[in-house]
Amino acid sequence: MSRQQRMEEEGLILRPELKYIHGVPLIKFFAENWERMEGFQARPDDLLISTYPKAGTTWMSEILDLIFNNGDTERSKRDAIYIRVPFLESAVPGRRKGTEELADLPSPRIIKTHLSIELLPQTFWDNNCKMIYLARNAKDVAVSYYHFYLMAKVHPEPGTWEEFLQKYMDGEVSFGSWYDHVKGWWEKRKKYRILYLFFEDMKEDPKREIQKVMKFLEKDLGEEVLENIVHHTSFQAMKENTMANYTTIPLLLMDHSISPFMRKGIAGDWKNYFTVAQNEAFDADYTRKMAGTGLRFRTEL
Ligand code: PPS
Repeated sequence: MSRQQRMEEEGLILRPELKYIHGVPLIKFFAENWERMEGFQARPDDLLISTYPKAGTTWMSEILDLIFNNGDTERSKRDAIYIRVPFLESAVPGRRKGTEELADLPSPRIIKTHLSIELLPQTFWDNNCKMIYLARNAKDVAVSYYHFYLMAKVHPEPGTWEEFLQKYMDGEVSFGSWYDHVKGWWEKRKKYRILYLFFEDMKEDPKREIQKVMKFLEKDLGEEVLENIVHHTSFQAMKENTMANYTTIPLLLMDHSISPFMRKGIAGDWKNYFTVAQNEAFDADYTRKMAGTGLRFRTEL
């Protein structure tokens, strides 16, 4: 039986509606796995990479795996990124759950999550784990997320761009409101060991941002290794790297012919999608939702 047939038999229904957990909409299969998620045990030396979807998670994951392995690029090709850095809440019929992948990993583990602070299992706070939060401006995330909805059929149908943008502004997309997500983690960083970074800063000067990460992790690997990590994690290098570009995921789950996972990797692509009217409405709504926070994003470089 092919993998595709098996997944269909095991109940993989494409385009399922989102399901709510504590008021946050999630991919249906992830929500149905919630009990197991709540029982998850973090370890004190776990490193969490947390993001709202499409903020550059994979980029940071590759960087972190390299840092953990002293910049050894051959070792970073040992497995696909979603095995090296398991996705905590992932649960798709026919595939191993994030929690199962994590149980097999020796410490120290790097763990990916898209959960908002309210949904993150308490065990991470109890263990005072180090966390890196990577944020990306709301407009580019909307565009990237729309294309991801189109190609990854575990999401509901996105509808038209106009319809998707409205759902995104309303927080009616998987993992909920971008606004609440970035603000929640921004507040939380005041009390916990959270390094809060921005996609746009990484685009502007990846070396500088990777240095911040190394300092946070108390890892000094030297100039040559640092340069090598910058090179290995450039958009082009990662797009060509089958261990980083998600092309090893079955077509049924991610169809790169609709839109590649490694799509453009730039800041400011939103200008090719937002109409003038959409941009005005978005900005007005953004000002309301982000009022009172010191959090500032750049929407172009
Ligand atoms: S996911 O599915 O939420 O984990 O996706 P995530 O990895 O967070 O985000 C995918 C977007 O990040 C871009 N990307 C990169 N940009 C610059 N440099 C590198 N190395 C890189 N790797 C991934 C990827 O292209 C997606 O953005 P868009 O705008 O769609 O191109």
